[in-house]
Amino acid sequence: MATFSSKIVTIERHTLQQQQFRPGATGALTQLLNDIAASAKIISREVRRAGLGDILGDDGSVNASGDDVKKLDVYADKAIYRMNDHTGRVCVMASEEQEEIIPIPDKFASESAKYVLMFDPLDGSSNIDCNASIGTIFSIHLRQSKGAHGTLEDCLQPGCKQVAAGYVIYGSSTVMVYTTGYGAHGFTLDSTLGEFLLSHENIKIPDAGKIYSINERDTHSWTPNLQRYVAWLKEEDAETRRPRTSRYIGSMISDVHRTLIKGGVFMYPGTVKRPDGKLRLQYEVNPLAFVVEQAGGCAITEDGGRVLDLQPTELHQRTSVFMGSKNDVDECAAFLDGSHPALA
Ligand code: P6P
Repeated sequence: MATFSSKIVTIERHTLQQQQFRPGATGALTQLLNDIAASAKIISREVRRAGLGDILGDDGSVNASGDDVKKLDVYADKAIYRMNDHTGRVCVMASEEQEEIIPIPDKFASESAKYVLMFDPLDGSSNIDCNASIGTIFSIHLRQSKGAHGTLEDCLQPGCKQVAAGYVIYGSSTVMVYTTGYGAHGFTLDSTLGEFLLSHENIKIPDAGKIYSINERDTHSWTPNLQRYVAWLKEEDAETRRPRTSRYIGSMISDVHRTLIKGGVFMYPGTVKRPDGKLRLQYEVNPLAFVVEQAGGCAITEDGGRVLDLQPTELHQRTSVFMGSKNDVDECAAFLDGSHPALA
């Protein structure tokens, strides 16, 4: 007789269990992750009723990235700030929506606050009004500074120093994926309970996929090797899994989540207009690269370097990125550096 073995694990219990892998842990990171999960529930509720609450559309302002700010962007940004500004766990925050680092109010600031929280409160917000999936991305570092307030330098650490990272995708269901360096784990929100329940334990990205994801609008401004790679993907050759399928939602969170689950490669290269690409290193690419690597995948920049090894110099700096299944990223890297046999 089949044994029914799907255990019910809440994200609160899971983060507590993961704490045992961190000797000397005080529980602050566990509580910070649960604070982020709580923020996600608040944001998810608003996203789910966006069409009804007259919350659609622009609020008329422009953010640090130069993007039109949607009302939901502002709502999500404030929800994460208000959840974390008073807990004594976070010494400084940074957000795509705010030009400068976000200090903790003096009355809550403390030198015992251990963590730095950076986030894109609502990635893909240009898709809000057409009901495409959007998401929240977060990155957590240990502070390096002393004193009550965290500093800009605390927010300019390389991705390999992240102690935790993850994202929440507000799609057909709300799913939160996080890692603390011990695998990548996904939780689906049961909104009737208000609980994130374990649904994707220890995610492993397929070693090779059939999907490539890139905005082909920019084909003319890619490097010749990248143009050749994408053209090669479209050729017929069963032995090398070609032609591959093209999928591009235009919401990084959705394109990367699909890549994580189904395999393949997500690419946002440099272009003539933006030589470093469009995506932000500190609170978009680094956290997703951490998750993808923890799931057994890879994340590189156009020069072939590991994303997580980049040393940031500016808070909102951009980077090119090629991330996904190891075989696909290795294949892409061979085209980018000109060594692939198909270029001979
Ligand atoms: P493009 C959404 O605006 C976003 O920041 C990412 O979520 C997404 O991957 C990218 O921009 C899409 O950019 O140039 O293809 O429209």
